[in-house]
Amino acid sequence: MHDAVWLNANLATMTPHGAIVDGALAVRQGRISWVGPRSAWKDKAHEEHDARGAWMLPGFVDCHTHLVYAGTRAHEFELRLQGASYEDIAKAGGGIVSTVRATRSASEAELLALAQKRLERWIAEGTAVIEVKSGYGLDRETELKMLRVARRLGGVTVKTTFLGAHAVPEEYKGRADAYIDLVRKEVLPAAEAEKLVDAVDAFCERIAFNRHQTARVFTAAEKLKLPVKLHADQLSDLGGAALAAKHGALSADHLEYTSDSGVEAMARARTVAVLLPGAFYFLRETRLPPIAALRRHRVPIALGTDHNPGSSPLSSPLLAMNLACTLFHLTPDEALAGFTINGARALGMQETHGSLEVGKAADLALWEVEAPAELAYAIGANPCVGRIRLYASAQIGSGP
Ligand code: DI6
Ligand code: FE
Repeated sequence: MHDAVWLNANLATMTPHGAIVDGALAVRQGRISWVGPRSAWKDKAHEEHDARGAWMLPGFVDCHTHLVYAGTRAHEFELRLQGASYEDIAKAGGGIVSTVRATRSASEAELLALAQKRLERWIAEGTAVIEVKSGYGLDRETELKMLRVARRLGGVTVKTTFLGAHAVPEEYKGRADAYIDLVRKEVLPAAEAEKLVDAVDAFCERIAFNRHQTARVFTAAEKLKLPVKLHADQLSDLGGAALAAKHGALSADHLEYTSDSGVEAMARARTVAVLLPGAFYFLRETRLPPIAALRRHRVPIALGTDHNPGSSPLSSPLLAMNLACTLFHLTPDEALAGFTINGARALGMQETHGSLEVGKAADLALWEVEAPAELAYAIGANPCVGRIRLYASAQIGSGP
């Protein structure tokens, strides 16, 4: 006996089997227990729901955000519109470190209220899982504060990524190596000791950390058996994608300047490509990520909002999908995979999330559209008409 079944739903399974028009999907103990055409459904369930012809998709997975921070950077937006570049602003003491100042002075309760309010936008758009990075603390106390806030967010499953190596804090100006020592020896181990870290990330870029410094962060993560990810080749080609692949990274993110050999290395290491069209758009970048090479080498392409106050103040997975299609020439199917199965892969969650398959999480969303491609096509519409979220509570209920 199943706990519940949804009938009269069209199922975008996000598996190679494709869509099931007029399908049925049943759940039991927080997991999908039956998927198929309605005509084949002969089982029984305690509850029967009529999906009224809506499309059912796995809940979205946004695998790259910086959701926890205080303050805004609207004034930097104005400066950029007058001609300043993102890198100019960072070098002049603005950029990431200005958000660090605001985040250090905010209390945990203030940060939580700000982030939870932002998160409601993702929830309204059918999101099941969101990754949240630290990186606006750049000291032990504030990095841990950010991660605790992320873990307290409600309404979605949260994965936390330690991004202590996001920028060199003001008090370490000119001493990036010494700051990396602090991250390796003190901040990351303290965060891990509190069990606040699901993965470790770094910003490998001219305005942040070089390959050597990034590799030192990765080896510290490896010692703690934590998976790694990387902000790679966003503004210049520092060989970040290849470095991430060398360390078996879950994902390499941004990738505008990644070379063909970087893509090959990612393919060999099964590192997921996370594309972030919000940052590309907002910084008015012109160099496109190597989409053709990613396709040729069959590197899974995930998408994220990269929500952050400086380079991507974007709070909409749906708009991110539209931007990925219009700016990066992804197909709507690729964009949907980017926020479902491949987003899950970028977080190492493909066993439980990202597709409609028996055994996977009953974390789902219902959409009032004629076809799933409409989700990537419409701008500023939100046709989400329901969210089903049964997995997390069932996990707690069932015990170890
Ligand atoms: N790349 C980004 O796009 C964000 N961080 C990063 O490493 C930008 C963060 C910010 O400008 O506040
Ligand atoms: Fe980012």
